[in-house]
Amino acid sequence: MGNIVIVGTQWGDEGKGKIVDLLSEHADSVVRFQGGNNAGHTMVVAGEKFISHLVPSGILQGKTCYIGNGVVVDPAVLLEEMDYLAGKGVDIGPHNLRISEKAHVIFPYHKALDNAREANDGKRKIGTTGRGIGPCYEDKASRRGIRFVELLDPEVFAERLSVNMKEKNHMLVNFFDAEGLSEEAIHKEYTDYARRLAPYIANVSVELDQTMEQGRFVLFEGAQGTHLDIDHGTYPFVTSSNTVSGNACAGSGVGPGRITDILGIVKAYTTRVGAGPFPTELLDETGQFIQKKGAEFGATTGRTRRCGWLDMVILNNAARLNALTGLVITKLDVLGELPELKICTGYSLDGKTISHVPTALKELDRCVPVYETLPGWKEDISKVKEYEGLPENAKKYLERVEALAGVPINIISVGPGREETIIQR
Ligand code: 2SA
Ligand code: GDP
Ligand code: MG
Repeated sequence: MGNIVIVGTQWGDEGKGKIVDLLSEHADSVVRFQGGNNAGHTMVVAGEKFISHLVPSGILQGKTCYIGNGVVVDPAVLLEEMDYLAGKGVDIGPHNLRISEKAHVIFPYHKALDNAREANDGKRKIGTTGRGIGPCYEDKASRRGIRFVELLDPEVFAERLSVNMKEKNHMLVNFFDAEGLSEEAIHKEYTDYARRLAPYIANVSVELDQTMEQGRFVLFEGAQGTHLDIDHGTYPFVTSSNTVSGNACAGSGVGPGRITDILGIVKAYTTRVGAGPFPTELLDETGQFIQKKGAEFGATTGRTRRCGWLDMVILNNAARLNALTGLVITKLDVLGELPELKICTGYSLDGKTISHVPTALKELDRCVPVYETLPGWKEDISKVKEYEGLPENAKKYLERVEALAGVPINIISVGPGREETIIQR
């Protein structure tokens, strides 16, 4: 199979969890390389639904799961998730869950600052998940962060926490008019997390290298999507990490030469949760139909996701930024019953048709999608197992997407279940 990076091509929630779970059958290890518990990855196996926020989606297939250095980890959420999975009968322990000693730890002050900022920003708010992701990455970049390696050293931990708490409480109390937090309580709580997580902490880069040296395969599980990337997304309406395939390497401690393939997960339409530009958004009955039929709610916060037509400007941007070698089209079943389908092939900006995503938000806001219309299909396709069994109009839709993207479609997903999948090649 090779070492495959799996990334979202749109604004997240393309169905990465389902596809990582499916492909991990053929891998030995699965690694998360960015984001944190802002992610919500859904897997449906034998009718049972699992949502993971931090544990890689290979855990249900019994694979070794790694949380890479590029991930920000809330230990309380991780421990809760481990208990939740164990409670569902999933085998999980230090033998198959390894956490990078270099991964940064999310503290209560990160969550408090995330939420205080959002409350303070009014109309400009990003619509974050409130999980403290941005403030934790800020500390990483400003070299105030506490990694697991520091958390495990009582002396270093106490000293770093003390310095950080002075600064954070000052901001919370004096700038945001919010409540300050107790250093003593946090110290106690996190000392306990350190004790419980110690057996899981590892040098992930070295362990992944050993796996690959033995000719065994690793899957790299992206979170969020390309257009939420801190550099290449619709800044400032983005998350605080690089979500593109290039970061699979930096965020797990693996060199680029190890990567064999890069799969882009594409929802057959587009969704976005949180604020920010979304040129093909449908604010009409069709948008509501897709939202309802696709059950488009945030897997972490439960927020209603905004819905719209498939946007090839966005998809082609993702194909280039990630060097996609294959596409996976998900949720094709949701488009059934619509009389006609639209694909955005370009944007009209001030009278000119463009095929790139403008960087200036003012320009992106002025972009009007240029659509191509295709006929829809009425059949329920969720039981279809082979490409040939799809309705002619579904095939036409897929063929058009493939032609416009210039990247082959490898897998088509027609339902949330692991088995509701058509493998193309
Ligand atoms: P943050 O919390 O700082 O990362 O938020 C910044 C922006 O990134 C968006 N974001 C997401 N978008 C889609 N899916 C995500 N995961 C959850 C899911 C989201 C949920 O699986 O549904 O439950 O609401 C995710 N995580 C972050 C976020 O909406 C902001 O626009
Ligand atoms: P991720 O963040 O990319 O892993 O995606 P999420 O799990 O947040 O959201 C995708 C949602 O779509 C989940 O509820 C999945 O169970 C569901 N899903 C995935 N693939 C399909 C599909 O092909 N058809 C349908 N109807 N649902 C799907
Ligand atoms: Mg999600």
